[in-house]
Amino acid sequence: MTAGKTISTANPGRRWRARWIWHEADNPAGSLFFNYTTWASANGIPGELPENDYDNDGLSNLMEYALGLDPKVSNPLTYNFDDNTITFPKGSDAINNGDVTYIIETATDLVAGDWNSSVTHTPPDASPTIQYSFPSDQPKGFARLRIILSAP
Ligand SMILES: [Ca+2]
Ligand SMILES: [Ca+2]
Repeated sequence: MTAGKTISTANPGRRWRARWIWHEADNPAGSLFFNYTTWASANGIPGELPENDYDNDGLSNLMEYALGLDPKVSNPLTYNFDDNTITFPKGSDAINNGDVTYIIETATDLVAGDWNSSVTHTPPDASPTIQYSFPSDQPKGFARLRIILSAP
């Protein structure tokens, strides 16, 4: 399964533009989704697959699970961008279930397509957020959040 969303963000006052690419890796099938399945039922979307977007807000059910959003209500994107640091909240259910890996990948341009894993949180990392700070002397930068659902 591959799904993604690209968000462009202009940052007035900054020398660079940032582009966030939400990316989901291929996921294992079936029974490995036990914790996700439990979350889906508890949040009113029983039987919905992780790659689907039940509320059509552009964020897959898996991304809603990983970021602690409501899969039935259209959400704004939840990230904070302050100075040179981007911060994503992590969903408490996903943290507690220990089945989501969060990776912020960065690149200096999109032409070469060379993405580096800059920050990785693997279970049982219980940090409530994941963040990355761009070097202050970097003229432009790109970041994307990658979510991997795995067996707990
Ligand atoms: Ca959604
Ligand atoms: Ca939503």
